[in-house]
Amino acid sequence: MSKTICITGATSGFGEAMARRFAREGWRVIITGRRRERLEALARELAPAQVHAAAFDVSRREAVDTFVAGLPAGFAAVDVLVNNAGLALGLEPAQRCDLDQWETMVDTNIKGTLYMTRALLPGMAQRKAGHVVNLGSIAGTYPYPGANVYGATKAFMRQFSLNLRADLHGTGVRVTNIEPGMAETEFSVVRFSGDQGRAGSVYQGMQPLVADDIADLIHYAVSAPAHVNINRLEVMPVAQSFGPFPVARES
Ligand code: NDP
Ligand code: 8X3
Repeated sequence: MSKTICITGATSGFGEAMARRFAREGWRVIITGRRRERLEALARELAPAQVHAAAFDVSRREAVDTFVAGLPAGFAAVDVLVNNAGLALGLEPAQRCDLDQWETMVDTNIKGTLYMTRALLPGMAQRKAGHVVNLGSIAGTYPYPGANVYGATKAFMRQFSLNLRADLHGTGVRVTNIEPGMAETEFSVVRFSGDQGRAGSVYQGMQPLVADDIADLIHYAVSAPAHVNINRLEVMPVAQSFGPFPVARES
């Protein structure tokens, strides 16, 4: 019997690549996001795979509850939840940031993950099987200028994933935090409010990760034998690495 995966943020980037990957492997796939027309187009593309599409905002708690309550019978027992929907907004230093943007990142990246996880976890624990995959980031471990709240939301994902493991001890439910570096998706277009030129320059002259790389990693983590829990997977493009700590000198 094929398994069911629920992917948030499947209208672009990692989520869309995961939907294609898992549908190709014969999974029942639940695709979600706010852009309904994109979900419908993806569902058409994936046919005859078994796909359920639902358009809603993960940061709205009642919308998440309505979505979960309305899952059709064939899709209701979710084996894998991927908390992928998320975004970075802006790259300004904290003292100049837009507080609304900070709130949107917290609401989407953190609260969206909480609402989805809390809604689907009881079924997994009851069935004594399941897997929660969270999308963290290298920005959750390593600081960089302008990552302020975005990086902090991803640090939340890392610790939340580990703490979930502690709570789920003995249930057989697995938890994995995926922590990518630079990957070319719509991520930077969103971060820079639709400025394609600025977004493109982020990846200019280097080879970033692509969405299929992340879909492959998640497929690997989910397909590991049932007794294996991959806690964290940190991955970067070879072209991205680390620099020295900057020092502000007086002269
Ligand atoms: P994209 O912008 O391409 O995709 C983001 C997805 O999230 C879209 O499908 C979007 O759908 C969905 N989304 C955003 N806000 C909401 C919301 N409020 N409710 C429901 N869905 C929402 O970015 P990526 O694929 O790159 O990002 C996916 C995840 O990976 C994010 O959590 C991101 O932080 C993380 N990540 C990305 C990296 C990168 O370099 N690209 C690196 C490390 C982590 P819609 O707009 O239709 O709602
Ligand atoms: C996105 C990766 O390096 O742009 O989470 O912050 S990075």
